[in-house]
Amino acid sequence: MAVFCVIFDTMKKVSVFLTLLLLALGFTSCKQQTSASTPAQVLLERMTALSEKGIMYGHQDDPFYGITWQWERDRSDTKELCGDYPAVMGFDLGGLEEHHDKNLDSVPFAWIREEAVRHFERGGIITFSWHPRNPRTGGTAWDTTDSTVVRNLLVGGEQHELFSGWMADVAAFLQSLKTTDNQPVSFIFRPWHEYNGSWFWWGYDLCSDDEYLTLWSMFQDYMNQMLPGQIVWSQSPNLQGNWTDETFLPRFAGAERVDILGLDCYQWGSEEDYISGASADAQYLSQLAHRLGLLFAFTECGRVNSDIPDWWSRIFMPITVGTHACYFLPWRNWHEEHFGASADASTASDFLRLANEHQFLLLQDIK
Ligand code: BMA
Repeated sequence: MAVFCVIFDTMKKVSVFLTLLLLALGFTSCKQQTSASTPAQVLLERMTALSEKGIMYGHQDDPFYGITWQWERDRSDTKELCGDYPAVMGFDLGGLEEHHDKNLDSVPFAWIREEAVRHFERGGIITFSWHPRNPRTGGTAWDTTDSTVVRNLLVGGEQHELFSGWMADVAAFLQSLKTTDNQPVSFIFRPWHEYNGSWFWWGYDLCSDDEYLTLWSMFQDYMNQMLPGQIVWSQSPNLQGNWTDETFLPRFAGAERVDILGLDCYQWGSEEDYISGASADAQYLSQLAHRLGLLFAFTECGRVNSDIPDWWSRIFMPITVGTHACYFLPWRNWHEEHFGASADASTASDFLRLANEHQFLLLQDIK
């Protein structure tokens, strides 16, 4: 066992060293130069071109509920404030693994299927995240009481078979997303996010670098096999504030596996800390992404309950400057905890002014 640990450790160091060497030599992946053929490549090229035009606005769960309404058809806080849908819509698959009819935020999966396809067909971009329950303890994604979960999902682990079934459930749902003329859809998938924190069962203190990366590869390889050419992959650490190559690269899935390097960054604490930490991370990750030929995005962001009226223009948008980010996606507008655009938020006039000045792209801007 000790011998294997030494070998793994050495392999990890060699791989980090090689990535550093490639970066030092100015190596740039040729990923974005290949001509598009699969739907995922077409989506990626489209997003690359759009990132030259501006930063897209995305919103989690936009068509299901807003700050003051819920479960009404054909409503959207974004559309009601800005007159247009978000360019990007985010949906979560947590709960599929237990064959629930609704996801962890009470959204019926049948409705997610419908609205995701609808947004795709109206020319929008869709992104999925997954907050699966803890397959070892039966708790939620936030159950961190057992630090052997990840290793037990891998080949030979006690929950491998159970987890293989969960992966099949997710794949089956995604395969069921078909356009009205029965074509498959392309989408962004952003699993195993915020892995540098330790609040999810796949978090930093809950698994080793190798376990995390093996989980990533096992999941990605399976999904790519089940949905060939449909998935654009995004890996998103949480706000860290002081990334360096030495700290970031050991759990980076690599330029061959990642298309969009994302940053999840909410302002929970002081403005000063947020501005300095998020700016540092956005600069570090966007520069790394662009050197490797990847896209960069603010894959989750926002200020809880929008309690700073000029948050978007004064705090958030300046952080995006110089990052060539392709999108920013505030989390859901749940009445008790909301983040995104809404006429019912104190940020409404600030956000609307930015929209009117075309400081970001909505659906009509990307068609
Ligand atoms: C978190 C919170 C939770 C929610 C989860 C998944 O940030 O919004 O209420 O269940 O995301 O959407």
